Amino acid sequence: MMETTLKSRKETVIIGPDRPLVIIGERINPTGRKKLAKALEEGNLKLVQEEAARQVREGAHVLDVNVGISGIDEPALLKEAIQAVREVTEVPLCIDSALPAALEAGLQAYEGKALVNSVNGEERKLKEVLPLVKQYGAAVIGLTMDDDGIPKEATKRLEIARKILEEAQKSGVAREDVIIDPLAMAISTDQGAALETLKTMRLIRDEIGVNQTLGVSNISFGLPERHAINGIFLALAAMNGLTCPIVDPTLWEMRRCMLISDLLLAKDSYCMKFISVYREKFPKEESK
Ligand code: THG
Repeated sequence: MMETTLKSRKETVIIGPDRPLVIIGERINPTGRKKLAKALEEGNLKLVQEEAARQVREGAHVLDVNVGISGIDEPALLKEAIQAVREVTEVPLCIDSALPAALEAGLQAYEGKALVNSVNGEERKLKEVLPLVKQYGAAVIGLTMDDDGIPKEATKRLEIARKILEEAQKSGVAREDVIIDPLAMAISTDQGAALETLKTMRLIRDEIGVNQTLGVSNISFGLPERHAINGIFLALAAMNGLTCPIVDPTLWEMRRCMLISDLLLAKDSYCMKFISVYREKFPKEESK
């Protein structure tokens, strides 16, 4: 059985198929968040710290940190953001950037075993990022896409996952330190997209056995009832090999879908976690 261990200075998080879902909080990301983008442009990290604290309070086990906006010194800003987050929480971090130089600056600033987000099947990406993952003793997310884009078919995504694993091993990165992202795509533009991602997850689980993540909310772009769609998709994915979703834990609808998925998949003994989070969230209901 493959387990991925992430660490901060003080905390250890273990991701694995027989463990409760590990929640990677997605809110420290300027994509679609004008207020956060503006604060980052001004070098103001107060909002980043607020988002960090709030997500951990609402159940995040790991925080994704992405400060990618155009016209800024991303390596410098990512480093500052990581330091700012560490002042308010001790959870391990997922360092998220498209720029290898920013990933390196982030890794330099981080104390512990981080998760790097991400590599993919492109030769250049693999060559630039895997040596950093090895050098800093991190783990890494591998997206199932390459120079030709994101293949539609599950079998082709599996092939890319295999290639990423192979290249990781060549660079000295252990198999259990690679987490595959089979990529959730919008069902509004392709009716079969969710089904193909679920099929990819089963193949990767059964043939490779590594941990898997997903940016769950991609699935519902352009549709109403997004949170409901995301929550149900998350439950289906949890049944098919998802172990560490990237989500917004501050949305109760998402949080409860993760708790209930754990409950139904026998990852919450005596329903203790579900009941205690419920009690905390709805103290008045409980006393009735
Ligand atoms: N896979 C991996 N990493 C990823 C993704 C993935 N990182 C980025 C992204 N996808 C996951 N993170 C986000 C961050 C923000 C949003 C969605 C996914 C988002 N923002 C709202 C919007 O765009 O409207 C803002 C809403 C608000 O203000 O609350 O949706 O797939 N490996």
